[in-house]
Amino acid sequence: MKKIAFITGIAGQDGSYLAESLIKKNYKVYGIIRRNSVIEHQKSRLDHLNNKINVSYGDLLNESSLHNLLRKIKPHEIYNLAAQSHVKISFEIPQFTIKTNALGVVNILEAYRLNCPKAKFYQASSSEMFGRSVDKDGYQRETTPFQPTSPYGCAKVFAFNIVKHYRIAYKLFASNGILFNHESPRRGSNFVTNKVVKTAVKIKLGLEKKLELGNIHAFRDWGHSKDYVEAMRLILNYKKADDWVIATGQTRSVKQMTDYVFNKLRLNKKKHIFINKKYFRPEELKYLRGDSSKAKKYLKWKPKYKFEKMLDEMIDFWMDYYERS
Ligand code: F7E
Repeated sequence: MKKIAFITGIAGQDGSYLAESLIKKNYKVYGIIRRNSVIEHQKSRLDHLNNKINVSYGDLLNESSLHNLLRKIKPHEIYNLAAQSHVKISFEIPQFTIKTNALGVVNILEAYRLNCPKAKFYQASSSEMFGRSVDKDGYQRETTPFQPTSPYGCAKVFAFNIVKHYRIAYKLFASNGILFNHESPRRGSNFVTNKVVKTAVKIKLGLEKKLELGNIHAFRDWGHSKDYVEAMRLILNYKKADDWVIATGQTRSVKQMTDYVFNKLRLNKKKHIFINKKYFRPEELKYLRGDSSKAKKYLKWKPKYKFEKMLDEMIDFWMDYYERS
């Protein structure tokens, strides 16, 4: 019998790569998307999978849609990837972010517990939960305390804890993947890597003149989304539910990332890059570097992409896109 997977946030970067990966592994894939007035924008990452996945309208805040679907589908695996995922925007819409990213998780956990408790559940937890906290050796790992620095991070800490609580209280297979930043050509254009790459390519082609950035001295541990969705699958196929850090173990500043892209395209940074205060956050998470030794040891997970290869792929994608349009 085919395994059945249910993905919330299937139209996002991770959801679309995860759906592809599960189809290759012969899963039957279901997912929900939220209603949006411009359908093309909403489903563009899924177009190539059209006949291979089953997509319905749903929302983490619309409990009946979750109950009805889970009762009908009876999935073996549930991947909760849906969220208001932009940290800066979470300062502007804190209530919506907390409703979706915290209460929304309670809603899907309840739908899971009441309709298909034998399924395995994956929660998209985030390195943003660590906030100000770094271990003495300069890494964050499963044992590092959470000190979130944004409404997004606070909501994700709540979600992490409630998932763990459901695991213990109701003996559910509910796991957290604590994923560090992960990018790809499918990354939304208002996240810093894709913003830098896309704008730099446009400058190179004469379609744009300047790139405005916020805090370029923040450090992030950037991996590739394709590698990270493999970790999600391994997490649910491990013998027991647990919490896992998924990261590359390398850290770079936004400036170093921008330098790489501009050097690769032979662009003059001084001429094109400007700092604009509007992109600064009320509180900034300054430094992330993850230790994923546990995932490497027990899940045998290892990222395939190097930082430079990931950025090269993004540059090639946008070059190709603008040269064709
Ligand atoms: O910012 C700085 C910004 O928005 C990265 C989400 O997937 O990863 C992501 O959250 C850094 C920050 O990602 C701009 O201040 C400078 O220090 O690409 P980002 P994020 O906030 O780290 C975590 C793990 C998640 O879970 C989230 O869902 O770049 N930065 N200038 C800028 N950031 C943006 N967006 N735009 C700028 O112009």
